[in-house]
Amino acid sequence: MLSKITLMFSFSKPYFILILLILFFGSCDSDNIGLTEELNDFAEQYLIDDALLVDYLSTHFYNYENFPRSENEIVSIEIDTISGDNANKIPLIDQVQQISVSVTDANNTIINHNLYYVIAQQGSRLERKPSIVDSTFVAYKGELLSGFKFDERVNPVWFDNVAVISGFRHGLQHFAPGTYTTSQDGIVRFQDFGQGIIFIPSGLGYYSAGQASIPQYSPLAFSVSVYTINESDHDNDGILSKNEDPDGDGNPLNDDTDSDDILNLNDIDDDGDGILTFNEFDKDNDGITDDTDGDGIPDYLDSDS
Ligand SMILES: [Ca+2]
Ligand SMILES: [Ca+2]
Ligand SMILES: [Ca+2]
Ligand SMILES: [Ca+2]
Repeated sequence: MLSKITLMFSFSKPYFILILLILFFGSCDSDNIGLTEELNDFAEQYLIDDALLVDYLSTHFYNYENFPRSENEIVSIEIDTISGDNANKIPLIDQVQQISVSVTDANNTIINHNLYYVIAQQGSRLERKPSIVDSTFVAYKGELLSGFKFDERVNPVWFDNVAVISGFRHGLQHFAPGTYTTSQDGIVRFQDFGQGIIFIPSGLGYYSAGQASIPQYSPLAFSVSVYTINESDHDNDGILSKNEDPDGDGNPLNDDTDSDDILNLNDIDDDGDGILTFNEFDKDNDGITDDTDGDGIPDYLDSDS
């Protein structure tokens, strides 16, 4: 009986499955592509992809009538074309939200990409939405705009959002996780979790790299269920990765204070002064970041302090 099904998964601690990382890294398949191949121009490709996505969103709907879920019910998101018996369905274009995510090309030109997402059901823990550098415990289904399903994980897996394609991490940050209970035998039951779809232009996906079942320059649709999250501290320096963002632009993936090509979130000595960040950011343990010379730059980011 569907309504009696309870989501039960084991998730002792964050772990990362290599196969998934290979998929999500979008590693360049240079053997197939050839080293001399010219990449499509990012700005031109973006216009093509966005037109494809807008057309897709205008001509497709998802099973929004199955949401919100009944308690303990599992609902798989299904996307279909608006036609025939479904001619009166609400198109996705009327339900999606969009954000802009930038890509910097080889010439240091910034190309802003529209990323679309629809929340079928928001999770209950709004204060725990994952940042783009946290870890998330998600089930997902990935499809091409043709409807071809190239991957699906019904049982959730942990992802380090830093390691997945940009469109996936930027989409996930809008989905709140839910609550869970753990029984005596260690079985975890999830409720109230966020669920929806992320629509990704290829510039925020695999772009020219493609994958075995994903052609080059493919926009993607990922249905996701965000069960829970873990706030990451990649370098274990006591500062959460999401807070290793001294330029304050909301993106910790562009901050390298000492310019040693190790991002602050991975750098155990952010200012390169030989003193580990862990030993520098709050020496007197008062919970306030130290700024010894009072210049507004905390000690751990201030190589002359
Ligand atoms: Ca850190
Ligand atoms: Ca930043
Ligand atoms: Ca650095
Ligand atoms: Ca330091």
